[in-house]
This record gives sequence, structure tokens and C-alpha cells, in this order.
Amino acid sequence: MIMRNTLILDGTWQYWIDEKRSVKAGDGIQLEKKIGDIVTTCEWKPCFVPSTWNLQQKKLFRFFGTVLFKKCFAVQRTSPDDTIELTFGGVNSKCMTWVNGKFAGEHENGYTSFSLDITAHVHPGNSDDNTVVVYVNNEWGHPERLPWTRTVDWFNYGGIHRHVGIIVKPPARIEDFTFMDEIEFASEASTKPGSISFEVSTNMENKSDLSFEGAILVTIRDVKRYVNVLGSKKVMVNVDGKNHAVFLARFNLDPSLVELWHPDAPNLYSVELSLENKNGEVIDAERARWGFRKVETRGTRFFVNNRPFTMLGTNRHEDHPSFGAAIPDTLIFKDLQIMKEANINCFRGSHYPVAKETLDFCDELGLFFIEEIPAYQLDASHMANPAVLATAKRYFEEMHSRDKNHPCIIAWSMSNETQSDTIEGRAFHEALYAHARAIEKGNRFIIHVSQKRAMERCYDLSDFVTINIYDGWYGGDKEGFMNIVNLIHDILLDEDHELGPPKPIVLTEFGAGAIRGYRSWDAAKWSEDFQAALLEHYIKTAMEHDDFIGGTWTWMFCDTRVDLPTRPDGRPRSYNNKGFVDEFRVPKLAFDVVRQRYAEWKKKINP
Ligand code: ADA
Repeated sequence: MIMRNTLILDGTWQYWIDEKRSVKAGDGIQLEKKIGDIVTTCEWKPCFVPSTWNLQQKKLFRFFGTVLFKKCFAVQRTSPDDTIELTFGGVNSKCMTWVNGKFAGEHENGYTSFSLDITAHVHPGNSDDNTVVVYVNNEWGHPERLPWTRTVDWFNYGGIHRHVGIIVKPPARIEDFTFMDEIEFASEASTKPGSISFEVSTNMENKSDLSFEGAILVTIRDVKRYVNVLGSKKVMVNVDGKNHAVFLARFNLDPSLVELWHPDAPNLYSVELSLENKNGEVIDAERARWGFRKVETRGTRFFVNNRPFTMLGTNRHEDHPSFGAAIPDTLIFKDLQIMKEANINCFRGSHYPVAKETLDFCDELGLFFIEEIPAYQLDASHMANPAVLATAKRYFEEMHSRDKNHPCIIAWSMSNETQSDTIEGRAFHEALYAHARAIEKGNRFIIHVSQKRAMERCYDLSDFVTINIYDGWYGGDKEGFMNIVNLIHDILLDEDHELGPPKPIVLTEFGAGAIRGYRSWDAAKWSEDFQAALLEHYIKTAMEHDDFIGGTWTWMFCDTRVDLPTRPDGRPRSYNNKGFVDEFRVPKLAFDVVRQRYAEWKKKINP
């Protein structure tokens, strides 16, 4: 299979800090002269990309402003009609780029990927005579950026914090593709599906002036044995010049040959798409992996592949003391291995879309993933602002378009702890859910995460009920948490209530802070013992009520850095210390609690 010409731009770059705040974001074309002057006169210093600038120099630790980055590169193309794109995995938060002095595009928001067409500005060839300059700004309080509030409970690092590359695409090409499966079981007792249909829809782009005639060949292979072809289909295509069109390849797969995907058995298939011209030559190719799985709720219980399922989960921030949000792929993998060791079968990327490598590893290792847009703790006035709603919708579109073809994604989350008990919150969520449901047609849940308890006004929109609850930490006592859960369960059972039919309840956040190494006979606050006892109580009690509690997601996986001036209280070491491993991934007592309790629960569900 031919692969597109791609270039990785990770490595040594140059950077310049705009200490005097002289570059204001604005019209990228008008800024060309100013940027050009800075490029030739400023003092550049070397840096590594991906990274976050806050951890490069002491004086940059709390720098929330603008930094320029610069890199020289060479790029080759095979045809003058090729498109050359600059791709970013994530830049926090506002990004503007100039290639060889010309404005080449911009992007808002730090946790989604984007590509910019730089064809018109590059000089293809062998020498490094192209220069890209990237403006990055990480200030708060812009309605076109999420998170909106300054008081987030993690660190707002700035920088080009994920991989950067260049990709050369042929004029007639596969621009995008979407997988959709439908799995039916003959009865609730069936262990094997009766039918599996699979559809691959391909968006073909033709950038040349001439019309294109050819075919798309879709092949589904078993990743384990690779040679086994599960299905193969050729679809004839015909696209006018400067146009695009969508083509469908539909499969009815033989269910006896398909091994389903499940966290305990993450069976993957490689779906390969080849675009052939009318001479049968392959001119473009793409591939992705898919796992066939069916997730559903029946009343208050979850089912995966027709078997009862409980979400044995946690929440995770992408953070490390040395790398900030730019955590290396090897550490991402390690994090997920630790989760598997703890018998975790799902986790939430709280509170933003993660590095895309995370999803590849979830697919492979067997972890369901809940991906969230950073609509974090918005108040009623934020949600009444149409610009904030537009940003949230765009965030969802970008997240969905990058990650839709990952079987690990079990749910999309629209928000966390907003004022979803207000009229404004209701209107905001109604609009956001409608938008998301119009885009997501596959087998996934859509939720938002709430701490509003019985006051919540949006549970009817959500596919399961979410409760963030910190009784026993911020107030109350841990023994009391079931009073709230029972109350919500009763409300859900009340047929006259507007919350709709009963659904599983998931404890989406609960936890306690613990400083690793601080042990205490009397389980004093901040000790590992206190945290372990609290998690033990919550998980054990939830398991006793798993006829309507569909899972628990501990808050959280690893200790995570916060910003001292904006989170002065209750954050010793300037960390949120509620991880069951610390920031270096060293386990606390709570790790063993999670591991043991989840092992027991798993056995209870599927003895
Ligand atoms: C909230 C919030 C988390 C974190 C947590 C805590 O529930 O959703 O981001 O701040 O509280 O540790 O207090």
C-alpha cells in the first residue's frame, strides 16, 4: 500500500517570547510585515517541539501571552497539482502561521488537531529554504476559546504541545472517511451476533481541473493474522474537476468470522482504502483500524456485545511535571498500561480532547474512552453567549472528525459541571446535544457531566445519568453519598417526572486528595489512608447497587499541576492530589483499592 509523502517537523525549533506584548492577534495578512520584521531582528533561542514553554525557563512558568516559533524545512511533491498541508496535533490556544512570509492560516483552541493548506506559499525542493513562523497565545477569557474560565483545575500550558508535520496529498484523493457498523443479536441470550453490517463512506476530493474516473477498493483485514481478508469491495467513482463526492461501500459480514472488540479482547481489523485511476494504478491510500462492538443501555444497565457491562473507570489529565501537557507517546502508553493493571475498562479524558495517539493505544489495549470538549464550569451568562455556543459546537465537530473512527470511543461528553440547572444551561445543552446527535450517527452515547444532583435540568438529554460527588472530601461524610444517588434514582423512576425513562447512573467523579508517602494510623486528611478508605467505600457501595449504578470513574488517575494564584486553596504543592498514582505515576494505596475492587466487580458482572 502506498503511503502519502509525510514529513515530521518535531525536533529543534527556534522561539521568541513576546515579553512586551507587541504582537496582537489580528488579520494575518496585515500582520505579515510586522512578523517579517520580528523574524529578521529578534533574538531566537532553540527549543524542542512538541513542548510547553512554561517548563522551559523559570521566568516562563506563569507566562500567559504570546510566543513565536520558527522552523526551516524542505518539502518535495510529485505533481504540481499536489496539495501541501501543515498539520498540528495541538497548539494551545490561538495559533497563526506564516510560511515564507505569507499568512497561511489560523486556528483557535488547544486540544484539537488541524491542517493548513500551505501549497501556495512553499518552494518545493531539496533544500531547507522554507520557513514557517507560528504565533501561539494562551490567554483566557475569549468567547471563541474553551475553557473560558481562568480557574480551571489544571494548568493552562502554552505551546505547540503535540506533533507537527507536513503531508503531501495528490490532487484526486481520499479526503475523509467514516465507518459505521450495525450489529444484531438474535435474542438477549445470544452470545454471538446474528448479523453484522458495515459501511465505509468515503469523501473523495478532486482538486484538479479535469474530471476523475476510477475506483475505491475497500479491504477489511484481520489485524492479528493480517492475511485473512474479511471483506473486500470495489466502488466505481467519478468526480468532476474541482469537486468532491461521497461514495459508499457496504458489507454484510459473516458473523461467524468476526471477533468482536471488547476491553477484555480488543480485536481489531484494518480497513484499507485504495484509490485507483482508470488504469488501475493506486494513486492514494488511507487506512484505519476498527473493532466491531455494540454498546447499549437496557433500563438502568449497560450492555456490551449483549453481555452486562459496568464502567470500571477513572478520569485522566494529560500532564507530567517535566513535560506538562506535551507528554511523550511512551508515557501515554505507560499510563494506559497502569490503568489496565488496575482493572480499569474505561476512562474520561477530562476535560478536553486528548492526543490522538491515546486513542490508538486505547483501541489496541482495550480501554473504552469518553472524550469531552472543554465546556468547563460555564456559568449561565457564558452559556447565554452565542459565541460560546458556536465555539462549543465547532469544538465538537473538530473532535468528532478526528476521532470518529476509533472503536474505543464509547461516549462524547458535551460539558463538565456547568450551570446546567439554569434556563440558559438548558438552552445551551439542548442546542449542543442536537448538533452532536446530527453529526454522530454511530453506536455511541452522548452525555454531559453534572454536579447539580436533583437540581439538574438536562438529564433527559443524556444517554446516562452522570453525578460528580465529593461527599466526604469537600463536605458531608462519605457514608452519605448514597442518599443523593438514591434520590436521583427515585426521581428517575417517577414516571411523571420529565427526566425520561430510567437510565444507568454513573458516578463520574468522586475522590480525595492524598500526598504520596503521607501515611497515617487515623486516616488523617491528605493521607494515602484517607484517600484509600474513601475510594474503597464509594466503589464497594456502588457495586452493592449495581442494579442501577452503571459504573464509577474515580477522580482521578494521576496528580495534576494547577496554577497557584488561580487555585490558592486546597491544592497543596500546587497540585490536585486526587490521583491514585502521583504525578510521576508512582502508586498510592488507592491504586490497590481500585485494582482489587474493580477485579471483584468485574467478576460479579460476568462470573
Ligand atoms: C470538579 C471538577 C474537576 C476537579 C474536581 C476536584 O469536580 O470537575 O475538574 O476540579 O472537582 O478535584 O475538586
